[in-house]
Amino acid sequence: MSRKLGGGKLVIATHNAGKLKEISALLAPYGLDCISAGSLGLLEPPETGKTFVANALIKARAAAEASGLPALADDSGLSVAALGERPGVYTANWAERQWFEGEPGRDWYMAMGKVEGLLQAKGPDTPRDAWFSCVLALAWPDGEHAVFEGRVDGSLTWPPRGEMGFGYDPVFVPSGHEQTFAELQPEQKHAMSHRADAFAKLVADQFGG
Ligand code: ITT
Repeated sequence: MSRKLGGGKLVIATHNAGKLKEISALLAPYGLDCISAGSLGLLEPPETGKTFVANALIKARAAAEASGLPALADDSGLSVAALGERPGVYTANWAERQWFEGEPGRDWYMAMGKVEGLLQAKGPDTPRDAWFSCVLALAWPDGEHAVFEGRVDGSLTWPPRGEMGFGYDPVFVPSGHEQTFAELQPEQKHAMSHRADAFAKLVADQFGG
């Protein structure tokens, strides 16, 4: 039997506004008092792991220890089959301007363009299959933890389309659909995304769904 959250306070250990919005919407039916890491002034720990699981646990444990409350973290990313599954765990890094040149900060158009440039350099017949992965990690202040993994398959399109969502959503078309994640309504994305897949496993474990 895994440990249960109950209905108390839960720290959402992300500094990504897009993720915070999606996780809050997914958690809304479960009567938890969600507090963001930003509102508690929690620092972002260095993501030194080489896997989504390792990084999700780093973030959840750091937030649980600092706050004395259970914490939920999300580590996620885009893997492109023809690029040897890159950027994968380094998805956020590929958007960091200082990895290239210029001012610190994230530039998603640049990151999507880098992926597209690498794909086009491989030739016009290169498969465009890709998937998003998400690991949700729950950690309690005493060190107990649980992880839940999710995935959604699709393909990459160019140029980017749509205004909703965040990150790489404008270039990702989920399998069986024609619209990108940034063109689909949030409820449609929530019904099929990598985050929703991991979340369904968390709900089954924690709330007996
Ligand atoms: P936190 O660590 O504070 O949660 P982060 O943005 O640094 O925020 P990650 O290290 O997990 O998070 O980076 C994953 C990146 O993958 C993220 O910044 C997104 O741009 C991208 N990503 C993850 N889920 C996505 C989604 O549903 N749609 C589009 N892009 C997504």
